[in-house]
Amino acid sequence: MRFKGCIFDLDGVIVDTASHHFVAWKKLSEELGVSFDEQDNEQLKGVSRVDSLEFILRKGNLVLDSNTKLRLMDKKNAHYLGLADQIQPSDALPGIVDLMDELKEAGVRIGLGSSSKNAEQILEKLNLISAFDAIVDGNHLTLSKPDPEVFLKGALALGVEPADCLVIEDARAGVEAGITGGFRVLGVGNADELNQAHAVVPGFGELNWNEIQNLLLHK
Ligand code: B16
Ligand code: MG
Repeated sequence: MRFKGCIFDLDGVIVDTASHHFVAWKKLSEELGVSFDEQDNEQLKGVSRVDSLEFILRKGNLVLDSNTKLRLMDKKNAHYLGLADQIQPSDALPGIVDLMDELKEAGVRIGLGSSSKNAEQILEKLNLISAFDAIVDGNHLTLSKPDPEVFLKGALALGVEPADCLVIEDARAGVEAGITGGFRVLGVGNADELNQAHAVVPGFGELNWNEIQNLLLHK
């Protein structure tokens, strides 16, 4: 299998922002009187801001009007951006920058497929914007992962067919989105949590592009 394109998720694959999202959602939940733990946060990985808020409101049996929801999302986002402000190029997860360099060298088109509306800001802090041939993020989407829209738009922008493209994801919703879209999917993280993926690795520290392609050879 030789891939023509590779689409990276952002949060949890390129940089670990999940802890910042967790802290910000937990604070908001507590203000609303709703409990929020790591397990809840796990379910929100890859899920859009509005769907994340709806999850918390459902959990607390709360019904709010749309203006209040917008205000709460703005509040959570301001808190998140304050926490993420310290991100710098050295925060790219181990092996990611080397992997992107290898892909470029191999002529593989590189895309971003993120649910986050803050994706470009975060990539700028990492100094990685120019590494991407196409960026699709929460600002371009009508449907949240697990819908495949984000990756299908990414493949289209890269000019590659989903079947020739690898999706790299850390979230269950994102893995499902890639599979539904007809992509090969490499999960990063917990193999049980990401059991729908074609292969799962703990991280990229030790892996080069050839080894990754070999992992997916007969899957
Ligand atoms: P924002 P990804 C996702 O990014 C995060 O995993 C998820 O926790 C977050 O709620 C979502 O982006 C929306 O983020 O509030 O910044 O627009 O993993 O798809 O890169
Ligand atoms: Mg993610």
